[in-house]
Amino acid sequence: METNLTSNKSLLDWLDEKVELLKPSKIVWIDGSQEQIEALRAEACSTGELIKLNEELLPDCYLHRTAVNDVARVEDRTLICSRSEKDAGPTNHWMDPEKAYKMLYDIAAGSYEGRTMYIIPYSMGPVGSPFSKIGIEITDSIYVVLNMCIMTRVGKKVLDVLGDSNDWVRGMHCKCDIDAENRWICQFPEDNTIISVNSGYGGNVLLGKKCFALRIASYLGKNEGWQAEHMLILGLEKPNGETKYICAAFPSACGKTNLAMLIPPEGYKKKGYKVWCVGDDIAWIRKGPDGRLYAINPENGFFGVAPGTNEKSNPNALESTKKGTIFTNVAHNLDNNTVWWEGLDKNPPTNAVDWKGNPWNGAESEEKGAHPNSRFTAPAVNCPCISSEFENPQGVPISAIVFGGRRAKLTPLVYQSKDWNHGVFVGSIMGSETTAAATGAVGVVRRDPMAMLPFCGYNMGDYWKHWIEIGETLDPDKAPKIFNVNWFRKDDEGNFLWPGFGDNLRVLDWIIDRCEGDVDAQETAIGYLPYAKDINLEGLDMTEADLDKILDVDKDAWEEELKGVDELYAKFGDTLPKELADELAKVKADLEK
Ligand code: SAT
Ligand code: MN
Repeated sequence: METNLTSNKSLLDWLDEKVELLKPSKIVWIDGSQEQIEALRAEACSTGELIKLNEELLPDCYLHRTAVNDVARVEDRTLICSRSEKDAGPTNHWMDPEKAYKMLYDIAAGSYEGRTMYIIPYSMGPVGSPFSKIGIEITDSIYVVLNMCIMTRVGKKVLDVLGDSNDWVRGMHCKCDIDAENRWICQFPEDNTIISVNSGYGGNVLLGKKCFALRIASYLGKNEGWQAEHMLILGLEKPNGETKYICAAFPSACGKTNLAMLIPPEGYKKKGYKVWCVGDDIAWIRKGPDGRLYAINPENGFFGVAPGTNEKSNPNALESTKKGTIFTNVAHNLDNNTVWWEGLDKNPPTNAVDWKGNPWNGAESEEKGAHPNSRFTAPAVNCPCISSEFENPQGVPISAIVFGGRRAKLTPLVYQSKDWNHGVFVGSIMGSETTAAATGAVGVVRRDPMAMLPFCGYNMGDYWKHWIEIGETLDPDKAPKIFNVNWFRKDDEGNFLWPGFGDNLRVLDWIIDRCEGDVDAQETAIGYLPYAKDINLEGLDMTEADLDKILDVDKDAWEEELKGVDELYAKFGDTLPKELADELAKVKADLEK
C-alpha cells in the first residue's frame, strides 16, 4: 500500500476490509494536487477512457463516452436499505440491509483485480464550514476521480479537517462489468454508507452528488435539524445593490442550471438587475443565529445537461465549459477536435463521432449526435456569474423557496402559498413530465414532491413532517415565502405560452416584491396569484390578456389533479402528516366555494 494520507483509525480499518474484498492490484490516495490530476488525465487518455480535446479552443477539456446501456440514473435499481422497510417509505425501493450487503459484496468481490483502487477524500461544502460533511469514495474509475475533483473539494486538506473523527460517509464504487442486470445503487442511511456497482454514469457513481448530498444528507438533516434539498440557489441583485436569495426545486433536466445562471432581459439589465449563481442543483439549508434560514451549495462544479445549452439559452453555462471540463456522451467533431450537441448551434459537424462512438455526419444523419442526457462537468469557478458568496462558510439568507415542474397544462405561471404549511403542501403535490435524466418513459406526468422523489433517503411522509417542524421553529416574519412556478405551459397546438429563460426574471422580480410586501395579489383556492398588470412585460411581444391565459385556476382540472394527490397521500397511511391532509381538505373546500 502506498503511504497513508491519514492515521484515522475508522477510515484505515474500513479500507483494510475493502482491500481484502476487492483485491486491487494498486492503491492510490487522491491528494488533490494538480500534478496528480495531470498524471491521471494522461493515463486515462492512454487507455482511451478520455479523449483530450483541442487545447487552444478547449484548454484542459476531455471527452468521455459511457457504455451505451449506462447513460442515466436507474431509479428502480436505486435502493434505500434502512433496517425497517417503513423507514424507506412507499416511494423508495427498499432492501433489507443484511441482504443488500451480501448481494453487493458478492457482486463486488475481487472486482478490482488488475485494477487500481483510488481513495478520494472529499468535502461537501467549503472545507471546514459548519454546514459541510466529509465523505470517502473508493473507485476503480479514473473518470470518477476526475469528475469528483471538479464536483467536490478533494484531497489531503479534507483529511486534515476529518482528523480522528468517525463522522464521514463511506462510499464504495465498483465498475465491475457495467452489467445492467447487476447494477445497483444502494444507500444505507443508518450506516452512513453508499455502495454502487456495475455503472460508470454520473449520478450513479459520483457518490458525493445525489447519493450523499441528497439521499444520505436528507436523513442526516432530519436527525440533526437541517435540510438537504434538490434546489438551485441564486442571488437577485436589485438596482439599489441589495441582493435577495432564492432557492428553487425542479426535477432533473427542467432548467435549474439555466435559471441559476439567468441573464436578465435587456430592460432589466439597463436598470442594473443582476443574477448571481450560488448553486444549480443542491442546497443544504439550516437556521442561522438571526433566526433566518441560510443555504450553502455543497458542490464545487456543475454536472449540467449539454443538449439545448447555447449562447442564447445559457451563455454562462456555455462559458463555464470552456476550460477544465469533462464532457460525457456528446458528439466529437473530428475537424477541430471539439464537441457538439443538439441545440448548441445550427451547424452540426459533418465529420464527427456520435455519443455511441460511431462515425456521424450531422448534416445527413437521422440519429442524434449527443445523448439527450449527455452532460458537462464544469468547475463552478469558471462561471462568469458565480456569486461572491459561493465559498461563504455561513451560506446565504433565503428570502423565497420556489417549487416548479414541467406542466403543459393546469399549473399557472406562478402562485404563492398562503403560509408555511400550505407551502409544504404545494411542494408535496408537485407533478412534472418526466425527462431523459432517468431511464424510463419521457413526457408522462408523475408526482415528484419537492423534486425529491428519487432522492429522499427516508420515508417521504417523515420528510414532509420534518419540513413542517422546521416551519414551527421559524418566526413567520423571518421564514422564506413559498411559491410555485411553471415555465412550460402550452397552448392546444403545443406552443409554449411563456418565453422562459432570461424572461423568467420577470417572475422572480414579482416573487421578491411579494417577499418585501411591495405588491398585491389575488387570493384563489390554490394560493395567491399575480394580477397580470404586476408582471413586467416591457420588451416582450405579449399582452396582459396573453398573460391572463397562464394565470388561471381551472376548477375542474384542479379537482381532477387533486384526485392524483389523494392517491399519492393514500400511500403514506399513518406517516402522512395531519397538517398536509388538512391543507388538502382546505384547498378542496375552497375550490367548491
Ligand atoms: O445524473 S445526476 O443525478 O447526477 C443528474 C440529475 O439527474 O439531476
Ligand atoms: Mn439534479
